[in-house]
Amino acid sequence: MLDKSPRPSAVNVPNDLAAHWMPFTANRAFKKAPRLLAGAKDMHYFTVDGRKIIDAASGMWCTNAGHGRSQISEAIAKQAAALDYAPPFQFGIPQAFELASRIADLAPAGLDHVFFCNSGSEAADTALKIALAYHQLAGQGTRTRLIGRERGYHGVGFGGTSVGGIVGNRKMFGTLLAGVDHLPHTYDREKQAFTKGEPEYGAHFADELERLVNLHGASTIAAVIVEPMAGSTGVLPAPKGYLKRLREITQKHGILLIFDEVITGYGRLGHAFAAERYGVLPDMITFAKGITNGAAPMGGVIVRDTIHDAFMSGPEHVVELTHGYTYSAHPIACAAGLATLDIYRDEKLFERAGKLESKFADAVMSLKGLPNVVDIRTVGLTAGIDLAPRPDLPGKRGFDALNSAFHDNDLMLRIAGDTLALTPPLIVSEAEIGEIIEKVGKIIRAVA
Ligand code: PXG
Repeated sequence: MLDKSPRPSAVNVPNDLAAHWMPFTANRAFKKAPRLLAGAKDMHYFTVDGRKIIDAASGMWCTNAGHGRSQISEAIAKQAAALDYAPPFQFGIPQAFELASRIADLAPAGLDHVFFCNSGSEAADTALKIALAYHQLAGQGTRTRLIGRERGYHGVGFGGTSVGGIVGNRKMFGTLLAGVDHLPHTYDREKQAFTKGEPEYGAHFADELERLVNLHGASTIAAVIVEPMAGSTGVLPAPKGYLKRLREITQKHGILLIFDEVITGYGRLGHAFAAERYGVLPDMITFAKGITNGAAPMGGVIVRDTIHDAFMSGPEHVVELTHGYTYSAHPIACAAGLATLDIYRDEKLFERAGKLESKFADAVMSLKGLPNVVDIRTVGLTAGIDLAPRPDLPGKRGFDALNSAFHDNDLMLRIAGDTLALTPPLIVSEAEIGEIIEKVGKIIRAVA
């Protein structure tokens, strides 16, 4: 049923919210006090009641170029009119090849091939499957174990859930994949609190991989998957030297290393990919979100030439990798991706994020000392602010902050339990950073 009130409304506001079972949402609380969005432009969302809300979350780590970019929406419209859908198995569209080449150009040398899917979850599962298949082709079919990390997030497929390390995302879903193990997470508040950028302490957490190798045997381990910066769990930047050490150990034991760059890809840490920031060459990089600026669903895996080439043998009429999605390299997503990469290039947004990093970090750190702030972490244009939980109600202070932000302070932020995550579009101005931090300060006081 739609609102039939005589007052003209900018958009149709539903008055029955029951049918839509919302993802990763406290449905009952939402439906009592909905946070409904109707539009967006540049740094702002517009609510259905016409309020302008500053976006400190890039939607959900997606809109690195800001909202409502006409270059992207026009490319989408043009593509939809010219070719709405094309089968991606056994047929192709020029835009998919062009986009793959441009992504490979942005990636570190050696990561030369791109497999498209539609989300970060599919990208993680795709990368894990490629790792397993690669070892089989290489005559090392005993390598079936997958290693993730505590507090890691790799989406919600069974593969990604299995290697993921956020207990709330795992515990409802049974035994998950067999033969999975986890590295420890890299966070130690006592040693790392209030660090700007990569903490000095913690490279040794990578050595735990040696322990897992000793436990299981290198010949049983296919791949390690980690986020260069653990985002969903509440922004945990990699300790200095950690990723390099992980690369050394994986290489030594013939284990593939996958960087999940769904969040860190496309400029978030001041580079096209975090692999570049850390000078580490993984075997695969997964991406999603920022590739289309959020304007169309797309994800993918960038694969080392050696891995890709291992598949290119056998009779030429035979499918080399029995994997893919109906909407892999969808024309609309490809068009959105190409237009998005043009904007990133023309506006030098990755460099912009790098240049703003220290000002952003200083601004967020100014919140130290406010009530309940027990840690602040920053890296690139991202920050996590840990608030002490309310006694006996973990997550409630964070949830109150989300509501205070949206309803009372015209701000959108992300929460992970009692951690507030700030990750604004890379077009954010210094004045807007100031505005965001002022609002976050008010919110922290409001939920004290
Ligand atoms: N890998 C990583 C590192 C992610 O951050 C995914 C995979 C899954 O992507 P899809 O497209 O399947 O959702 C993600 C998603 C948050 C938040 O609030 C983060 C994500 C999703 C939802 C919320 O931090 N990241």
